[in-house]
Amino acid sequence: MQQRLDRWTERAARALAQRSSRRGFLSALGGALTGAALLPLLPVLRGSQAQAAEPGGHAAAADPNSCEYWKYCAIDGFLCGCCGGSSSSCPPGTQPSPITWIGTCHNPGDGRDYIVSYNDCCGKTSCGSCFCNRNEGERPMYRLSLNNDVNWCMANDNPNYHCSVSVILGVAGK
Ligand code: ABN
Repeated sequence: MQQRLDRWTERAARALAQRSSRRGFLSALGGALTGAALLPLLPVLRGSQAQAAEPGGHAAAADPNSCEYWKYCAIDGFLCGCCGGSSSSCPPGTQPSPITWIGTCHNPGDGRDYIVSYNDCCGKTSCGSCFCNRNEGERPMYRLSLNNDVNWCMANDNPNYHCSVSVILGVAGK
């Protein structure tokens, strides 16, 4: 039995050796090693990035004190939530500007687009916290109504700019 097994193994090894060369083996090994080394360079979305790109999967897009918050897509100013107010209400002692810059932002939470009014809160000097400058849809300064880099407190009794809020006016396209 032992001898038969030896003969069978020897024959199989010889047959394999006849069919393959050392050069072929080395080239296959080289190919496999090169492929393994290049694998990380393939354009694969990494786990953490995949989460960031996923609608609603990015925590900052749901945090009203983060500049990434979805409602701030066209804001330019200090976030009132960091200044004693909230994302949509002015801090005590300030008044909302009656004239505003309007933007349209996509809410990844429900997949809808919303019309958002960016009111400045006026009557106190600059808050200085959580500056956020996102300019989706902004146009050059020569069209004032299409540019968000404007102190909308200009028509208030006290034109000092303090911070900006974002107020949802409605669903876009309805
Ligand atoms: N709309 C915010 C703002 C205020 C003052 C100056 C520039 C921008």
